Amino acid sequence: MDMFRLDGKVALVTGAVYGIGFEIAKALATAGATLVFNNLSQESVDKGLENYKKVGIDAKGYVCDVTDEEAVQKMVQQIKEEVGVIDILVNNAGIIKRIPMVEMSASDFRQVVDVDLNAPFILAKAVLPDMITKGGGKIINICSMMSELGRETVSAYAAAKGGLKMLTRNIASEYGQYNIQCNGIGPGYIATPQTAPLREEQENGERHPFDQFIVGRTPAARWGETTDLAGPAVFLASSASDFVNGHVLYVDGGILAYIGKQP
Ligand code: NAP
Ligand code: GCO
Repeated sequence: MDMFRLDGKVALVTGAVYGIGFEIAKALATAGATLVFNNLSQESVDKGLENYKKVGIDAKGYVCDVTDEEAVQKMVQQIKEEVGVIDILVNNAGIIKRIPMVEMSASDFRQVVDVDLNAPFILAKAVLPDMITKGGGKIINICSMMSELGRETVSAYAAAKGGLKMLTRNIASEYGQYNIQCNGIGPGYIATPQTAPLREEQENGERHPFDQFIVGRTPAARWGETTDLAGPAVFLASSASDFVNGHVLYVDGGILAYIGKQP
């Protein structure tokens, strides 16, 4: 199983204080990687450091807004000096705004695209030169069901995550010759704070209609757990996936394969 080990590798997982990013980071660290993460404020970075400490991981955290190119370049340089060259980048930080499209302001739309699409470009651009010099690297972009599907209220998110799938393919196309693999993970509906409003118990004690809809729409008949993403992340970060490039691995309990239950 040595091909799955990440000993000696430095991994940066953006926004990884809790949720999907934290679980992926934990898996990479368990496979041997040295873990680095960032978030928007010192307070959330401290929270992350506490979370990692609790599970026995000695992570390093940086305050950095992933949409700020200058700050990202500075952080990547600082990581290089303090920890080492980044071998694995996971573009995890993301936001969603659930607003009907005709009611959505252009600035809200831009903000979602800025965090979910422009930032992965900024991060990848910052780490690629050292990966090229070092002779290889792994970039994992956290995509979504919405890289393939649309639904009411998530126009900006779907546009950004669809774009992120194509950015993934383009990075693979442009930098594959340098032994750099860029792949995506497309989580299905995963129980995290981001999806909490869709799972809130109703006043009458019943499950949220969206919650019931997702369980009915998923062949696995459940929401995903963040731990469902651990194995796929280690695979795509490790040399076990050295000839996998430009792929999006959907971890969705089968949603994309399913037409839905017949009435
Ligand atoms: P989450 O719980 O909302 O966590 C996202 C993290 O990113 C938060 O800690 C957030 O900080 C941070 N962040 C947001 N903007 C940032 C910025 N500009 N700079 C640095 N950090 C920033 O989300 P999640 O559910 O774990 O999702 C993680 C990723 O998976 C996202 O890209 C999301 O779109 C994607 N995804 C989620 C699901 C799902 O079902 N949950 C499914 C498919 C894809 P704060 O704590 O300050 O908000
Ligand atoms: C929504 C959800 C989704 C998921 C996820 C699906 O409102 O439909 O928030 O977009 O979080 O990205 O893969």
